[in-house]
Amino acid sequence: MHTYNEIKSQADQLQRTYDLLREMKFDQNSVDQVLFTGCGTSFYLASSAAKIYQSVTGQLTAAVPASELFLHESTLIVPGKKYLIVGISRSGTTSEIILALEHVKGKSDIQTLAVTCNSGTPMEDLADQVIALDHISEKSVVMTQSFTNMLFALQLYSAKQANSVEDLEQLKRVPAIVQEALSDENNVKSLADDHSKQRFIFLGSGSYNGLAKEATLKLKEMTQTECESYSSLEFRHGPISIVDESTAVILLAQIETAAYDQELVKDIRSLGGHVLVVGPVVDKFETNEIIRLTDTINDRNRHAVYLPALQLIAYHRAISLGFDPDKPRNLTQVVKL
Ligand code: F1P
Repeated sequence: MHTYNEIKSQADQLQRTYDLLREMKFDQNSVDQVLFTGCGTSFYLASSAAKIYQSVTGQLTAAVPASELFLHESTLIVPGKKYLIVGISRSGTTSEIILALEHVKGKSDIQTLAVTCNSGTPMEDLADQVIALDHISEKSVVMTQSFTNMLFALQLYSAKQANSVEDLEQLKRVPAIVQEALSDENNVKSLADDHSKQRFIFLGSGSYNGLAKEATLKLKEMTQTECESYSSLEFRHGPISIVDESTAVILLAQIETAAYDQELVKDIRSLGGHVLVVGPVVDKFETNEIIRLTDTINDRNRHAVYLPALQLIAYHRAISLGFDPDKPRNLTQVVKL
């Protein structure tokens, strides 16, 4: 039940995250690049957060798995350039994030910010600044509300760095919209319970690609289904060859990409694939199913609103296949090397 409860209570937690971040004061970043990093779910979060940060602030960003920072520093850090490294970790104790922060500690051109759900950890000790969401204390192995809330915190951080009143106003509305999105979970059940679908593909572009990857990981962790994710239009370039009647494609649609998304849906359906579109629908999608999300906030502020549907697909599929979502196979809450 932990997983389910943590998914269902995430809107209240988003409000607490909003209240916390509203009060926090941050130094203005003046660096050449902001590098977002983490492991697993926290890396996928980093991928989305980096793109959102760049879009909101206009500053150059990248996202890398934490291990890359200490294994391949020369491929990421240019001597003489200034960096902010944003380390993301629910636990604050995952080996690779600690090794990465230890690796850059004391380098004069590198500042660090830790984003975590756990105060008083080695990660916090290593970082120059910390965003600690102590109100999130997930019992579940799989990350659900911790993902949504750390991403939301980084969106608020981005808007504050850019002094963007418009983004802050839109983000203020997100907890209530997520609450509404959580009220209907039947909309994912027909696909989750459909055992004729054996292959799942998640598609999302731009800052939504990290969400597509996270949705893939959720389904994999909870059901051990072999599933994949792609930047939406990349799917045509080879991977589309696997589409058949047993394939379900979940497309994270955006307002700005709607025209391209609609053509892609047609192509997948013409090959027999089943398509669920999740997103705001500005025009008609010729799709099998739609989970309609609000179009009253713009693409770069709507991310949290997709998470309930994506997490609940994995949860309900696990239940329908007889798995316990609280006990994913081969996984522990924290990975230590
Ligand atoms: C990250 C992580 C999770 C994964 C698993 C093990 O942990 O890799 O993404 O689902 O539960 O831990 P953290 O660094 O965010 O605590």
